[in-house]
Amino acid sequence: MRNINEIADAVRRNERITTDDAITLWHDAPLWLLGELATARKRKASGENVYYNRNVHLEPTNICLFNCEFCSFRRREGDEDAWFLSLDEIEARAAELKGADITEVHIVGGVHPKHDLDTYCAMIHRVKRQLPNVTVKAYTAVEIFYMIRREGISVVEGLRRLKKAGMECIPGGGAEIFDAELRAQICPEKCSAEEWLAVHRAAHNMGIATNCTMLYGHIETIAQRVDHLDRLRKLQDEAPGFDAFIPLKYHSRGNRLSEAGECSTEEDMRTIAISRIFLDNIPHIKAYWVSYGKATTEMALAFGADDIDGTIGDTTKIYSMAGGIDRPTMSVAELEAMVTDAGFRPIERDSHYNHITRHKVAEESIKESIVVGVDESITPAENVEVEESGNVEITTNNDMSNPMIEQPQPVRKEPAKRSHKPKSRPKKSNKSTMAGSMRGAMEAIKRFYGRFPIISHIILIGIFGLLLLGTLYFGLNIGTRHGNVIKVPNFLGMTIEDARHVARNKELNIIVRDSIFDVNLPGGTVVDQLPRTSEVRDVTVKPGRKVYVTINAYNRRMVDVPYVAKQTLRQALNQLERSGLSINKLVYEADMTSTDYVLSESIEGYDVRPSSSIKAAVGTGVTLTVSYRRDEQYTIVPRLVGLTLQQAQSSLWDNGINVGKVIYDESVEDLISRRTTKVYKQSQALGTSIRRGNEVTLYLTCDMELVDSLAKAADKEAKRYEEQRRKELEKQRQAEKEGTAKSDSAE
Ligand code: V47
Repeated sequence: MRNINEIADAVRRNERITTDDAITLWHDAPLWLLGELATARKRKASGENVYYNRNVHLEPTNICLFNCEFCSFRRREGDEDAWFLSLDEIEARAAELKGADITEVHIVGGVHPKHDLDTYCAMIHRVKRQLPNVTVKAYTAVEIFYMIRREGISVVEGLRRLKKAGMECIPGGGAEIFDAELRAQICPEKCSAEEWLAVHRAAHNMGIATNCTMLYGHIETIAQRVDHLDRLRKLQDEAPGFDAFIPLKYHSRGNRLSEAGECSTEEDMRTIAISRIFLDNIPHIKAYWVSYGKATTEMALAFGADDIDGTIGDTTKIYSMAGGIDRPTMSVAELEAMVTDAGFRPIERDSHYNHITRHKVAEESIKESIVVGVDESITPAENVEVEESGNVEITTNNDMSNPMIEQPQPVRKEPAKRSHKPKSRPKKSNKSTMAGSMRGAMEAIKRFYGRFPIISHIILIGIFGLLLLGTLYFGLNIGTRHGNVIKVPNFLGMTIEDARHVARNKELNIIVRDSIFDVNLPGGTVVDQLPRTSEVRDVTVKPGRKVYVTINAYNRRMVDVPYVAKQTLRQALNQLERSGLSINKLVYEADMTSTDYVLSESIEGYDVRPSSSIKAAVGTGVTLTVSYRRDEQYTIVPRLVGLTLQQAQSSLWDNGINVGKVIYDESVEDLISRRTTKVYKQSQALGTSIRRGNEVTLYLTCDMELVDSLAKAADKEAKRYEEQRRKELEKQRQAEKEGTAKSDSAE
């Protein structure tokens, strides 16, 4: 197994990383390193570009045959808030979009028992009838698999019919997590991973581009995420055709996985960055703003994302029904500002990542240019009208010059949209006098050219050269602010006011992203920052970039103390953690029937009851009285080496163990550096059997090399322990079998 430094060097050499490497990065890589590596990979794939499009979603129904654990969108036929759009209603919606200037309609919805392949084709046909120039991106592989199986035809035949109806590309939904065991838990009725991949393989082989997704942050493990990414990377190697990968953050409101809670923004950044690093053959990584919200999407651009999806125009409910943004809509100006604020170049794209350039040509300047254009016989400039949004020109996407990434589809060059409508003749005005003097000037130039042709050519070449040099100089400087980089200062430990002052002098922007409360630190102290310069590595950025900081709050936030008794210890811990509370102590009490069931709860001496409404400062510890059966008095110490204090505490509580002393070594100089420590030693070794409710002491350090080497030893120990456990269980099973056989023969 390679260590972090070896993996980072391999990424810098542009080499592929293994699944083991990805797992190591996920567990151990500092966030700044992931940002650095992912951004380098992003730059190789798409330079400074970040893409968006003008799109809408069409969700024909939320009635679905399948009943996935994570879904908040699905309704049953007859439910009060179920909807179903007929073909006429779908066409009417498309007709309403006629003037909306969109380039893509993304159709996805519930798998409705009344819908067969013909209905799905008819939906596309109706949309295209109203919006012939718009690309239809339609149906997840789950829907496609359902419709072709119902029809009894092959995947290729099904795709051929959808393509004929006008489907141009396939969105990435329905992938969830490929692992069969987890799939059986969270979406047992959906098509299998193999079936999902088979639909996309067939599409790629037919030249249909597709996207792919991963639903993360619920109950999946890191190993299952990496396995998911690996299957996508393998398919892309075998049959290229994925345009973009979209990590979809699980949202917890109103579905049956809510207990799992939602993952942190840090986990989002890790997921985006590792996807970018691992999926070296998929050109685009999309941070779907509808799921992440504006601030996190902007942050994702510093972790390898190069697409933020589109304008949406309040047309999707999948995320708002799960607790995401309500009525999601974003103007082009807002999308572009998000990208430029993050220091990148916004590019409008079509559904195949061809660049769209819109020339905002003012009516007046057309008239003028035609007047200046000497040949008066073609002057009826008044007959030309530019569309409201200007001309649209689609150019090929030069990102694909990257040899690392093969463009699966031939890039299409689409005709420019332009409408020619009659227009009233403009009034004569002082414009005509201006045109007259321009004509005079042109005449004079012509005369000079006639008399001194060689000098005229030299002057023209000179002017042209100067213009070219000027454009290159300003273009490079404005576009990339080339050579102008700033070392990000270390703001940790400064007050937010001082940090802002230092940042202003360096042309950086400080954004307060989060706050914590640590009684030992003064309010307003910067306790974390992103990107972060460390002792081992300087981080440089361009002027104007944002630095996201976490500060210590001035006042301790008060939160409601939830009633968590009468449920399992794990459920109670999850609920407390989500409320911002922690554990003071686990007190174990013998019980006849259950182990790790919370019997009662108290905080600062007060009993918490279902009806009590107690508030406590964030971070306060709750005391839980928990049951144990006499035959389950003992629990096993987990592996803690390599974890942060918070992770180690959670792991101990989860296993019914109390946190004992927390001891910092001499590398931890101050309160701020405590926040970057990891466990290098635990008082009881992993695998030790101890009484429930006993304590384990934790030893923490800032010395990551020490942590790395001890974590490796701990890994070996964990493997040895697992092997031993496996053998013991095997022996036990064998003994039980023999026991049963004996009693059978005795009978
Ligand atoms: O397949 C469902 C996910 C997907 C929840 O291809 C949830 O460009 C989070 O695939 N929390 C549908 N996610 C959306 C989708 C998509 C979105 C944007 C762009 C593209 C693209 C594709 O939404 C589903 C599922 O994985 N989902 N419920 C939830 N509670």
